[in-house]
Formats: sequence, C-alpha cells, structure tokens
Amino acid sequence: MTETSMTSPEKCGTVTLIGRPNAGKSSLINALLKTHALIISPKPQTTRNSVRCIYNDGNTQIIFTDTPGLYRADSRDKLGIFLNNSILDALEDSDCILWLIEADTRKLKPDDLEIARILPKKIPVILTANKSDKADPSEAFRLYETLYQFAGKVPVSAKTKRGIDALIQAILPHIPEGEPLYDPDILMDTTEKFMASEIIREKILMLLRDEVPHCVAVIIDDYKSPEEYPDRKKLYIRASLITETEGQKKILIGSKGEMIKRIGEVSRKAIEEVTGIETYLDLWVKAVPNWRRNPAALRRLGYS
Ligand SMILES: Nc1nc2c(ncn2[C@@H]2O[C@H](COP(=O)(O)OP(=O)(O)OP(=O)(O)O)[C@@H](O)[C@H]2O)c(=O)[nH]1
Ligand SMILES: [Mg+2]
Repeated sequence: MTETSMTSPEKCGTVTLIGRPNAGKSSLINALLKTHALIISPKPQTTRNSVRCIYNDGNTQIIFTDTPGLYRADSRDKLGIFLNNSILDALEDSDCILWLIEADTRKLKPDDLEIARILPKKIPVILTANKSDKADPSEAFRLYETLYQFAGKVPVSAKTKRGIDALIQAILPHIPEGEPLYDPDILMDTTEKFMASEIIREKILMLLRDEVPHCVAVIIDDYKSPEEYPDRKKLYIRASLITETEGQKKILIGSKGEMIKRIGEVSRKAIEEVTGIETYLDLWVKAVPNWRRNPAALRRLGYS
C-alpha cells in the first residue's frame, strides 16, 4: 500500500446551528472549538450576527455558523427581521444543520414550528439536545421528533462537554470531501473590530438588567493598533454605545458614571485577554431614537 492511499482524503464542510433564543448555540460552538470565541449570556437574543467559527482536526475542517436565536418578529421589529433573514441565508449554505434544543423542554412553542417550517428539505438535520447536565432529554427528543425527520439525535452539554465527541462523529458522515477553506490558524471569520464590539456587548448584557441591553448597539468608531502609536504601546479603541431612548442612556451611564466605568473596565480586561495587548478603551453613549425599527440606522450599525 502506498502512503497516499493510507491517508484519508481531506474533508471540509459547513454546519449551521439553529434553535430558540438561549438554547446554548454559542456556548456549544465554544465547547466544540475549546475556546470562548463567541459571546454568551443568560439573556435570550444575545447573538445578533451569523458568525463563522472554524474547527480543525487532522484533515477535516468544519465551519460552524452560529446564528441568532429564531423568534417571531413583528413587522415593526426590523432588527428581528434582519436576524431571521440572516438565519435563512446561513441554512441554505450548509452541508448539515444542528437543531439545538434544551434537554428539559416539555412543551413545543410556535418558534419550534417556525424552525421546522424553514429548514431546507434536502439538508440533513441532527437534533441536538443541549443542557443534558440538567435533565434527561428523552421526552424532549420525543416531542421534537413529531415535528421533523431527523438524520440523528445526540444529547450534549456545552457546560460539562458531555457528548461533544459523539456530536462530531454524528456530523462527520455529512461533511463532503474537499480542501480546507480557511488556514488552520484561523478561529473565526470576523474582524478584531467586530470581536471588540461583541465583547463590550457581552459585558453590557452581563451588567445590566431586563430589556436595556437589547436596546443597545455597539459601534467601533476608531481602532488603532500599537504600531500606529509607536510611543504608546497600546491598542486604542473608541466605541459608541447606542441606546434607543434618553432614559436607557442614563441607565447605561449610571449615577455619577459608575455603570459606564464598570462596563469599560470589564470590557477592557476581556479585550486585553483576547488580544494580549494593553488597551485604552474610550466609551461614549448616544441615544438614537428607535434604532431597532429604523432601516437606515440598522444599516449604519452594521445590521444589514
Ligand atoms: N446548564 C447548562 N447551561 C448552559 C449550557 N449551555 C449553555 N448554557 C447557558 O445557557 C445560556 C444561554 O447560552 P448561549 O450560548 O448564549 O445561548 P444562545 O442559544 O447562543 O442564545 P442566543 O444567542 O440568545 O440565541 C447561558 O447562560 C449559558 O451559560 C449547558 O450545557 N448546560
Ligand atoms: Mg448566541
């Protein structure tokens, strides 16, 4: 036997995660990639962009696409409509889809029927029950199997990492032969600027309660590497936090600026951890009335 015939061919494919808000899609991709690449939070609708994350093992490359949680947006909710459209685009481009559900689900919701409805018919879908550290998924599997003909079902826990290898094994048969699309050193198909804005958004979700974080968008106005400041040795980031009302702006700033100071501190530390560079983070807060319903504002904020 020659050496070439002994090595298996290269494989490369794309896998999209879909599921209700808060199912743990971003957490699961972090578990698959063994890193905290994506932002997560206990609040639904954390993810707003379909981000591609790249998994490499031997001669296999799998491009996982994280998507925002699917929910039924009304016609005024332009951000919701943008999010749902970006999910549809990602689904069409997949070799395999993971429908992520929570193991303790005891009742189907209208969002689940909507997901079953939009799944492209020719692409295999694996029913993946996350949070199986909290509950036995058998009842949840039974419920969802009434909705769709799945190519497989796997219990996992992004938290304890249970079932992660089994999930990869279930995905592999659906990954076609092909050369890798990304250099093996690349973890995510996104820019450093986007990463910085997501880190700030994660900290806002962590520090503020209720609806306020969902009304905030983060724009990076300036991002300068230390080379652009030979004397400073620091990464310089200026970001605007956009709220929908003056009231939310006040909450974000906090009394005597306490809140914005805390957001700045924890975000700066997290950015320094990711980039390994000492960072100067300059945050500004602005109110743009009803930006989530305004198509022009959404475009300016990068949701188009
Ligand atoms: N117990 C338990 N909690 C989990 C697990 N995976 C995720 N979580 C928690 O579930 C919450 C939601 O996780 P995310 O990864 O942000 O969920 P998501 O599906 O990406 O949410 P959206 O982006 O809002 O659609 C967070 O508080 C996670 O810590 C798990 O396996 N077990
Ligand atoms: Mg998410």
